[in-house]
Amino acid sequence: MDKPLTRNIKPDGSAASLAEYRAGGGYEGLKKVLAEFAPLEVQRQVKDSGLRGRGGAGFPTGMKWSFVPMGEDAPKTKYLVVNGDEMEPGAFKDRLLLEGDPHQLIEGVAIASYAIQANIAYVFLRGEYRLAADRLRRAIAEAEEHQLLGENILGSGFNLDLRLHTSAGRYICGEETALLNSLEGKRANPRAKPPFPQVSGLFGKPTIVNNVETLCNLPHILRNGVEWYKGLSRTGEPGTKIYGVSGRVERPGAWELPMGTTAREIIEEHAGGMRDGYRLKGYLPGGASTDFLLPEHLDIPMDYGSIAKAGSRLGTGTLILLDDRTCPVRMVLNLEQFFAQESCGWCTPCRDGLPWTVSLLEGLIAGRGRPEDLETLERLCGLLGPGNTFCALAPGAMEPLQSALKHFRADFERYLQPHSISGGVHA
Ligand code: L3W
Repeated sequence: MDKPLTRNIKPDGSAASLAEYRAGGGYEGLKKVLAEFAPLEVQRQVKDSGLRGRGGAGFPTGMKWSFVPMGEDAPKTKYLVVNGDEMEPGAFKDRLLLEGDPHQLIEGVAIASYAIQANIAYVFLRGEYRLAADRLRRAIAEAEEHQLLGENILGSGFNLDLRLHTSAGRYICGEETALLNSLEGKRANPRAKPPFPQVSGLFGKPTIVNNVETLCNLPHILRNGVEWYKGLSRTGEPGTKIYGVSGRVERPGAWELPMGTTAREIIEEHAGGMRDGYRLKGYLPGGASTDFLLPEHLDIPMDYGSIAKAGSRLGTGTLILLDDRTCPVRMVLNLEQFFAQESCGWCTPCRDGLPWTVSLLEGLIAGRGRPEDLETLERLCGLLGPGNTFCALAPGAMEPLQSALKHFRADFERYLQPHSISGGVHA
């Protein structure tokens, strides 16, 4: 099985050196791009490859790039920004790539920057990812020494200044426009879209924000071609995906697998199955801000289209499992507490609605719930849903709640019965 993105990731956790990265064909994609392809040709190939953003939304990467003004009249300053602010609960796939193979990301950044003709790029990195920051800093310096970054890269005349910025540490900084505000030194509030960053982003200039895993695909696509990339997948959606599992399984972790691998294979083969004494009750397929799926969905391919058809989203592709000994209401409360704390407070539905959601769930669990509270929670799912907020934080927060109310209704209703709080089922 071909695993291009993780082929250099070592079991001992050390980073691949520049020599190791180059020995496996590293920087060959960049060399080919700079020698053979015009920027628009790179954009065309990435569009043809069908690569979709791996940060959670799955927006087509080539299409995103195509909105950046190109040609003589285009602004001279443009930016490429790496979204490395991996703070989605349950997601830890980008850390693997950042720590294990920093040169792969640098090569991806250089290719993307060339494709949109940006001469300055930033890595916006989660503050807690200190090991990744150290390794990336070292790798950037190494790449500069070897003319893989900086002035006149590989003698091509293309220049790229790559800078590392570590986040001050809020979930909202991962939302692309809040990230740009933060990078500008402002409070990390999301901006209204449009204008999209591709047209007016960092300091008002055309800016592409791409996720770490997305960028790590580029060296391989450009080196090996679009048909090869499509052949990696098991479904009509191309490439591989780094899937992850957290929860009560034998071996929680992350694995690069063909796009479209089923959740059953991921959980049973790669994560070693459920631990003794636990049964799977449901799962969030792509991090905390996705809708619960059920064991009956286990054989659905984990790709964007199939998971959407099943009523959820592929998101980050990192599954969070709910087992039969964990109370879904308490699990959802835990997630809503996180989202309420991380709301930037910029828009009213999110600022006020998330703490209200938390207090209703806390009241329910404490035995103070009223039957109408479940309807209020359902109403909040609509009020905080898509279209009512500046960004996807609150709508994402409502996804596990709305699906839990649908799939695990009896668990919510049990808290409305007298003496329910001492019941042994609520782990
Ligand atoms: C031009 C249009 N560009 C969309 C671009 C947009 C952005 C990308 C995705 O949230 C999701 C969220 C979380 N013209 C465009 C356009 N674009 N329409 O496409 O945009 P969008 O609005 O679909 O999503 P988003 O606001 O970027 C991302 C979900 O991901 N998520 C969160 C993950 C968090 C992490 C993390 O911590 N690292 O991954 C998980 O599912 O809920 O739905 O670039 O500019 N008309």
